[in-house]
Amino acid sequence: MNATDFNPNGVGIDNGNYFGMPFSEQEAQLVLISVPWDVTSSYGSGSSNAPDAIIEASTQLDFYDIAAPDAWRKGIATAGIDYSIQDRSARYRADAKKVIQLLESGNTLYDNIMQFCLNRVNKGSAELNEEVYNQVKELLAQGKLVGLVGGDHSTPYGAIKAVAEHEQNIGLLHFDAHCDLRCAYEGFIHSHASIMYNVMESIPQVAKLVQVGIRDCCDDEIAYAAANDKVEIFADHTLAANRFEGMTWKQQCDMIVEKLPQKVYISFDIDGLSPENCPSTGTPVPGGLSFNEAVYLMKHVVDSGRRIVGFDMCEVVPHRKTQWDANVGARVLYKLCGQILRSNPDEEK
Ligand SMILES: [Mn+2]
Repeated sequence: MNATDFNPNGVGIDNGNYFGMPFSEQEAQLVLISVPWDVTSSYGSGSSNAPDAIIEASTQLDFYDIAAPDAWRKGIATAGIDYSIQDRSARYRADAKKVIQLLESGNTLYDNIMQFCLNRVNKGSAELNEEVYNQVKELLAQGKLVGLVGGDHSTPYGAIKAVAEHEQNIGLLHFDAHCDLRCAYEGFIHSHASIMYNVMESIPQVAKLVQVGIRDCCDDEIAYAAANDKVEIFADHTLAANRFEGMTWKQQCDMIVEKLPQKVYISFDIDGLSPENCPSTGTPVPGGLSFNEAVYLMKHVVDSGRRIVGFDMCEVVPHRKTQWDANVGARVLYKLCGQILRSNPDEEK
């Protein structure tokens, strides 16, 4: 089957693509890349299984999206998945586990075995970042939009770098329970908990980081954000308190969107949503945004005239028995696809 004889009202097709979409990379304006990598998770693991599980769950989804009708017709393709990433992830994860266990039993980072394991993890993570960077850079050069499906939240570093270099002066809209502003968490330079620190320190084209839903962070992260005028935190507690005191979600979204420049990259950690939407994620936290609040905010960005220049979705951990986590992941992913396609002019062919 190809894109021309595809029936969007038919049964979801299990063709290995997200949403069972019929488009080749050539035909599609948006290409989804998958990074099945989960090395540094400090608590629950399993997000390296997310791309496959989300692809499977996503064929259950119907294409009509009231928030972006017909956007999918511009084409959503699925880049072939490099499963060597998942193999390497499992190997480095064994090293990372040793480091975490040694740390938790009171050893310091200067222990020799720990240094050896740490170096391997850090080197492997740097290589992954380079691969993702090159893949995204190449797609952007072909005029494609790119969305990334992780993996843990360390995976989009290379994608953010490539998009930032390509677009210049972008803002990040970051949905998350966590700030991810830690410097080399547990000694891992490219930790899932350090992604935004790394982005802010080493990608100068990221002019703004706007974090939404934050409810689990440390003093250092708050101090870092306070000292850096590029970083804005909309803490979950404050958003809830404003709501209790009568502020509408639209008013809050106006405040959030106002902080963003014209070009917006969305980094979506699934745990930014309330935990009933992601019960198996690695570090779930009570509170959080509802699915509809998150979708409304994404759409509000586009309605404001801003353009979405790329996105990632991370930290979905598929449950062993139910499809729920992957199902919500597929639906968040589809909304991200809809809004990025809606906010960009048609591809020149
Ligand atoms: Mn998180």
